[in-house]
Amino acid sequence: MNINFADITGQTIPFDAANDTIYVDGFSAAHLSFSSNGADLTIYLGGQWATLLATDFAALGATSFSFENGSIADFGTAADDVVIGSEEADRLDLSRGGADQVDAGFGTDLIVVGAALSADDEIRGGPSRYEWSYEEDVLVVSGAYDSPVALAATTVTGVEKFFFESGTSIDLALADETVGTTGLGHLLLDGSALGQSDRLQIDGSAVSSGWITALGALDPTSLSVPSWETILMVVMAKIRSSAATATIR
Ligand SMILES: [Ca+2]
Ligand SMILES: [Ca+2]
Repeated sequence: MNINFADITGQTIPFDAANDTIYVDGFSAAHLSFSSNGADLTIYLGGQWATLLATDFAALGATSFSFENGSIADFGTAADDVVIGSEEADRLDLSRGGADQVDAGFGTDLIVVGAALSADDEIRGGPSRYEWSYEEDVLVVSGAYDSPVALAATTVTGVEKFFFESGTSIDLALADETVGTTGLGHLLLDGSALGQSDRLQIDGSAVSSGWITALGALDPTSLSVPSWETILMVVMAKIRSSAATATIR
């Protein structure tokens, strides 16, 4: 059954994940977000919401949403997926695991890896549509990583921002290409949502191209930069490649 999102905003409705498709006009898939309430799932789009009764996030699939502008909401599988985004702002979810290949294409894409980021993923954020435009692709990381993640040259390219959700602990080593392939040669590591018990350790020692900015509450003892700079960097760090590691809480 096709369900028009505009007809169900502010409502709680029955939903059959195997057969129903929610049609959305006026938003892109990258604007989608979700929260689980017991057995139900609430979807959010541009300040509007609808709750799907007895629906598990894990039941959502590639046919769960259809966007008028052609953007794609893909939820992947636990297997090795090959995901091709549209020219619009897609929401491509790889958090179910596997060694996934993603081409997000044009648009400010949201690529959700959750706790499943691994060196054998190949995530390409894609270029901006026009030479003069800047389209910021975002990689969303969450959860506790048991072992360090060292990005290979091909793991993440053309992605301008990593967003670390509350509840994340990760020891992350960047490749030179992680930074050098971004739109402006600049990578933003946004740890501003991290809490006291969370931890983001960044190793940028392999990075010689571009700049990294890290947002969040830095552990000043972990930052190898001159002390006068450290003070400025409690909330924001510009890590030059020669100053390679930082820990954010
Ligand atoms: Ca997968
Ligand atoms: Ca796209």
